[in-house]
Formats: sequence, C-alpha cells, structure tokens
Amino acid sequence: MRMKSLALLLALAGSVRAQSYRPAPENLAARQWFEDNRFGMFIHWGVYSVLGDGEWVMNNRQMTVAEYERLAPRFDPEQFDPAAWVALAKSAGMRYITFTTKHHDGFAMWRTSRNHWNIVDATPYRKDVVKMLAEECRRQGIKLFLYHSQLDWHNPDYFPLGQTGHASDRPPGGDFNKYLDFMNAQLRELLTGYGPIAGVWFDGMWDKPDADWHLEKTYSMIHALQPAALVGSNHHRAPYPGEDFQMFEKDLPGQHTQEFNGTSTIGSLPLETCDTINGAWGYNSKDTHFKSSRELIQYLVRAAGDNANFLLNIGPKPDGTIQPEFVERLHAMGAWLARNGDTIYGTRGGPVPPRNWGVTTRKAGKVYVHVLDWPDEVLALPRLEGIRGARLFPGGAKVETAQVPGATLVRLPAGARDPVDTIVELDMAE
Ligand code: FHN
Repeated sequence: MRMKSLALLLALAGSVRAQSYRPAPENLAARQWFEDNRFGMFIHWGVYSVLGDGEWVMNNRQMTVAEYERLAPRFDPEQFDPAAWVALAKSAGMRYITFTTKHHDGFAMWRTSRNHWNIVDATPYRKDVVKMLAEECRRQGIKLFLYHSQLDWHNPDYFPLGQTGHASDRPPGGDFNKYLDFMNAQLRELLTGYGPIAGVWFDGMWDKPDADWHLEKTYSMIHALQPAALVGSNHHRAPYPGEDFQMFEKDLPGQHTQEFNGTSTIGSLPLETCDTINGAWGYNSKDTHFKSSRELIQYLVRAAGDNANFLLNIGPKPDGTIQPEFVERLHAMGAWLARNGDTIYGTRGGPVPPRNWGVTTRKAGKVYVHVLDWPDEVLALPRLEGIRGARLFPGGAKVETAQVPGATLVRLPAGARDPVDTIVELDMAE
C-alpha cells in the first residue's frame, strides 16, 4: 500500500513538473532564433534508402525484422560528403538541418551503445553519420535538429504494437516501459556526445496515441541536458507541456487537407510546416512528381505569412549523393532568397491574415505584401494605419496606395508582375 502511494506521488510530481514547465532563458532565445530563420532542410536517410522505395518500405512490403536487417550490409554510402550537404542547405538559404537519427525502422544513424542495429556496427560503412554531420554543421555555422522516431518496428519491447509494423514478426510480450528506457538512453547519447543540438523533432507517437509515453520524463531529460534545445513532436495534436515548437506535416498551420491533420489545432508556440520536393520523404527512385521551384518558393512565402517556418525535405540516395532535381530546386530557392530574404527572415506573419492572392509579413517599420496569385490591379487590404510610403521590393519603384473607409488600396503597376511573388514594401510608422 505504502509503495503504491509512493508511486502515485512520484507520478504526480512528474506531471506537475511537466505542467509547470518553464522554458529556460536560452530556450526562449532559441525559439526567437527559430522564428527569425524560417527555412530548414529536412533529411530522411537510412538503410531503407537502399531499396529506393521510401522510408516506409519495411511496413509497406510487410518485411520481417530478419528480412529487413539484410539491407544493412548493402548500405555503404561511400560518396556521403557532409560538407557538400551542409553547403547545399546553405546555398538554398536554409538556416538549419533536421536529420533522421532514427526512423520507424529503429535503425540508428550514429554509434549507439544500446544495440547493434546502427550504422557503425551493422553496415560496411562503419562511420558515425550523425557525428560527421554535426561537426560539419558546426564548421559551417548551421544549426542541427535531430529527428527521432518514438515508433520502432525493430525493438521487441515496442509492445503492444500500435497501428503499424505488424508484419515484423517480433515475439509478442515486450515491455513498453523498457522500450522507453532504451529510447531515453539513446536520446541521452545524442544529447551528450554531439555538441549543441538545436532541437529534437519527435515523430511516431501517433502510432499509439493512447499509450503512456511518459513524455514528461523524456522532455525534462532533454531540457536538463540541453536547455536551449527545442522539443517538438509530430503527434498531430495541440502541443503537450514541455514542447517548445509545433509542427504540421504537408499542411500550413490550421489547414486540414491531410487526414492525419484532421484534429490538429494551433497552439501558441513557434510553428513549422514540413513538406517534400516530390511525394516521398525517404529516397524513392520512381517518384518523379517534383514540385516546381515556383511552387516551393510560394509555399515558403505562404508559411512565413502564416507565421511558420518551412522545413523542406530531401531524401538522399543510398550512395550519399543527392539527386539533381532536388539540387536544382534548392539552388533556385537560394537565388530567390538572396534577393528577397529580407521579406522572409526576421519577419512574423501578418498583419493581414493569409488570403487566396497571397500573404503579408512584417518586421519593425515594414510590412511586405506578397502577391502570389495576381488579382486585379488594385488590391484591397483591410485598412492599415500609418503607411508612410510604398514601393516594389526589391527595386524601389513607387507604388500608389489609397486609404478608403475600411480598406487600404494598393495599385500594382502592371509591368511589375512577378510570376513567383510580386512584393510591395510598405514603410510603417513605428
Ligand atoms: O511516418 C512519418 C513519415 O515517414 C515522415 O517521417 C513524416 C515526416 O513528417 N512523418 C511521419 C508521418 O506523420
């Protein structure tokens, strides 16, 4: 009886701690940095890349653990060049990288001491990819977030199973709390052995949404080890205590075009949305449905107008190279940002809520009107007070504005039309 009440007290203490989570000053500063920098590179890469059929291949082809493990000896990314990857992200105007340390297949892309299902012990490559990437990110001054799957199709203690991974042929009867200890131990390795980590991007809790994940234990461990690291989880729900940012997948915040976003609601934390260049996260050799550079730039702009970051994915090939269709689009985005980045970096969404024709972004003394789908020549905005001047960005040609009851009218010069984004810069009284 006394043991029971002690356990209850400890559990309560845990949940009170999580409920009363107060982010450290360096965490608050990191949140601001995150919002100011707006654009990141998502990287899905692992043993699944060998089959060129996406990161869900183990589940989709109903492979057992034993069958899937045979991929590891074939994963030998001899052409992996972390300097080139980081340089590519930078050339696209990206300010951070979010790398899949472990996806749903449970495979660790670093030298873990917790099992042999990792890149150093199970592949001919034998190098710690997370370490190589972390060092290069530091060298080139870009921040590194760690994607980490809570869902695990490989670990026998991930039991009872959730909604996926049923063909893996693991013996029934694992101990889920033991799995969580394993997961926390792996996270501890990542947060203590790889220098400053900008954040942890969790995914997979949706597989067992009603299980007790003991989030407070995992989250408080991360905050204690690296107070500035931002914790976020792609659980498709409103944020839980202990989280520092909120992400949306293949949807702008608040949109519900994807089934899994059906119930997601926007909280008060910094926001991020992620998407793919073709339709795949992990390398898919057959998917040639590439979005155009225009579409990708416009998505970045719409995200900024929604006050959210854009995390754009690449799925490198198993040999470590990145396909030219991705490189070409990233360079185009970088070229656009080199000209127009002032209207994206360091801004917040608004003051006009997103519209079909486009969005607005703002920073001290400025509002940027991004016209993505050219309406009539005269654009009617909800009335904005304090406009001191208006011009095209960049370039400076004057733009006429007029105040009428309830609206601000902006006349877009016909010759100024930009098929990607016509930007009008408004000088505002501060
Ligand atoms: O199942 C994953 C998927 O493979 C990918 O990692 C994306 C990225 O946001 N998230 C999951 C689905 O919600």
